[in-house]
Amino acid sequence: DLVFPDGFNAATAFIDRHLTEGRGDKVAIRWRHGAVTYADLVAHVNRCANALTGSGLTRGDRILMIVKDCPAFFHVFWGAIKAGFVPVPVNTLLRGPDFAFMIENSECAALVSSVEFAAEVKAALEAAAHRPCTVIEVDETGACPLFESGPETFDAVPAGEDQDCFWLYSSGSTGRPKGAVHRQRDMVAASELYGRRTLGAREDDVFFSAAKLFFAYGLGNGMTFPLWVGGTAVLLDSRPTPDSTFATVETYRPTLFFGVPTLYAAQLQALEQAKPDLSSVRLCVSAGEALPADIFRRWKQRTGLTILDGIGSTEALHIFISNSEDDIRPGSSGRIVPGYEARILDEQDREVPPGEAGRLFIRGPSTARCYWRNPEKTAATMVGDWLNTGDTYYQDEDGYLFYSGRSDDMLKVGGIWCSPFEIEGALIEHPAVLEAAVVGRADGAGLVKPEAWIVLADSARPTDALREELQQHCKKALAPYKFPRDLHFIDELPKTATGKIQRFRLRQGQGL
Ligand code: 3SK
Repeated sequence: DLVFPDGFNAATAFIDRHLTEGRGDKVAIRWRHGAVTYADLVAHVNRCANALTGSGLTRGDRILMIVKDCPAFFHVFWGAIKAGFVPVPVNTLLRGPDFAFMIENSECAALVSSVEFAAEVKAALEAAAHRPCTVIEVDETGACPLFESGPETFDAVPAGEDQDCFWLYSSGSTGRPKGAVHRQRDMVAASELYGRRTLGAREDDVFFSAAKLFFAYGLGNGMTFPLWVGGTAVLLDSRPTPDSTFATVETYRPTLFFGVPTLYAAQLQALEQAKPDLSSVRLCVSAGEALPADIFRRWKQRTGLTILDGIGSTEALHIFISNSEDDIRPGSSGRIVPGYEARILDEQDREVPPGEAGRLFIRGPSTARCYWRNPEKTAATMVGDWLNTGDTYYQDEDGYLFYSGRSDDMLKVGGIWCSPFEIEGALIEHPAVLEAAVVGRADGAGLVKPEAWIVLADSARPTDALREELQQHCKKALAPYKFPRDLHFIDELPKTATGKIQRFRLRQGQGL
């Protein structure tokens, strides 16, 4: 039921609308360097659109953004879209060679970066075979020549709901990142179907996303959802730790908080000492990895707050399976978000019955059109209008969907599929365990057995007795064949910038 006018440009729906709706004086963004009203935001976006247009770019040109979470991210992203260019925000934690790959792969005409990343950006520009014609820096306070002067009005360039709008790079467990090409309608679809209708985001909400804007999850939580409902976004431009996130909540008093399971686990540990005032928050959200039921329960017990768990992807743009405030099944990702469809298929592409795990495909109005210049990966992932999520799921008789690991992380133990996530869930219920990751390891006979990598809670010591105790704990909590035959204690799990455990690195022994 989403309707788009001819020539639809997403900037009209997320930016321009606020002035005609009388929101000019309302604060759109708060961060440590001040507040930006909706009127300021529109003016900055328009200046940016004028400056980019004046710098000789051609319609459809890509603008690579290596920009921290600050108002300038909004100005450049929307200024580019409004002027008919394609912003490509990328993970700011990457290194020079990664940025060089993205400069070459996107053939970006412009590069905008925050000064904090100057050394890596310089190295990338020196190494890349392609050279963007415009290179612009945003300073520490978010100031940038693109929007410090110039006309404050700009008429959006007509586009169309199906036209390319922006890209996000998606990192698989192997291979180079792939540029997922999103259309003008995609942010509207995700913001309305998940943000407003499922999460229940409202105009009086103040949104704080610990997940950064360059990550599809953070882009929705921290920018498109607040703009869609006319709310206020709170930005944190430093690393989201328990201390920094609690301090941000106390200072800006958000009503919605968005985290990932790893952060909730670390916050729970910090709450044993700290007593932050979280009273402004009405609801918490988790995605990025399935939220173990134990974390859901402990968070509720400790803070009184509900965490809505969901699962999304860069390719789908945001969450497509979710719990909702009046319909929660701890340990489950929830139900399919209305407006999306799900199918769980076996190896012969037949739908599996309830209770049986298979590959999850979804269909919906926010999915990426293709991967940029990657027909092979596009064909494997965008199958007709269905998206192969790469996740293994099962659905119970009541329609709740349960994560069973990445399709390629599943283990077959004694001929039976076994979810690493289930074993991890059992391990972290033990008080000595802060985080756990499970992979398959072939034993002397070449048979795959579960192997666990464990980060201990501060209070625990890595002893053989503890190893034995954890194995006994798993044998009790799980079908006995699932207990981890090997257990390694480790200081930190290898993770992607967005907090996903890199099990492939543990399989390769790189966690050691
Ligand atoms: O990983 C997820 O669950 C997710 C959620 C929302 C948007 C993007 C992603 C990758």
